[in-house]
Amino acid sequence: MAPGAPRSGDAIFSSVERVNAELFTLTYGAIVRQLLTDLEEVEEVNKQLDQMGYNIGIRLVDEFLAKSNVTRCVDFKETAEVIAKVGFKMFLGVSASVTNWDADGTCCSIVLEDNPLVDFVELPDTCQGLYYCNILSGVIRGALEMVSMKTEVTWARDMLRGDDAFELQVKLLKQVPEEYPYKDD
Ligand code: MYR
Repeated sequence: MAPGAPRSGDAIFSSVERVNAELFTLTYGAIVRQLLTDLEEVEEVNKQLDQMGYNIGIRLVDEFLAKSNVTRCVDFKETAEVIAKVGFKMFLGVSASVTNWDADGTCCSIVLEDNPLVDFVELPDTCQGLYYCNILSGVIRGALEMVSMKTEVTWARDMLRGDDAFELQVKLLKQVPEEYPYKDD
């Protein structure tokens, strides 16, 4: 498009979206950098990012359920697919795939097809042990806890650590059965 030429609604929308995405990525980077300065220990930063994600996840799930029209999943397998295909798309604008199921269907991997959190990011050697995207594991853990699933979410592969993908391992620890809302007296 020639400089100064009027832009269509779509072009303006996508450039606003791009700026928002960049702002989000840079803001997240600034938060991680601040935590590294304040907490010094990389392990503490990992914990803090996970906790921040958890706090977001326990709130985010309401918005997710309201916007997505997703109904109750029949099992953990369906839940994992919903997170990968609908949740990641809704909140990060990327899709993810579910793989590596264990035999009893309680542990799987979510592999991200793209990760906007790490655009522009290069970790210095001093940050070797950092799980830069740990906020995401916390978000999933928090959101699932709100729908009665206690999980452990860890990074199995991390491209910032030299791996060939971003892979989260999600392990279902406990599924709390929901109480029937009415009691017979
Ligand atoms: C159910 O009630 O069985 C459905 C549960 C769906 C939970 C989905 C949680 C969404 C989490 C979004 C993760 C986004 C990560 C960026």
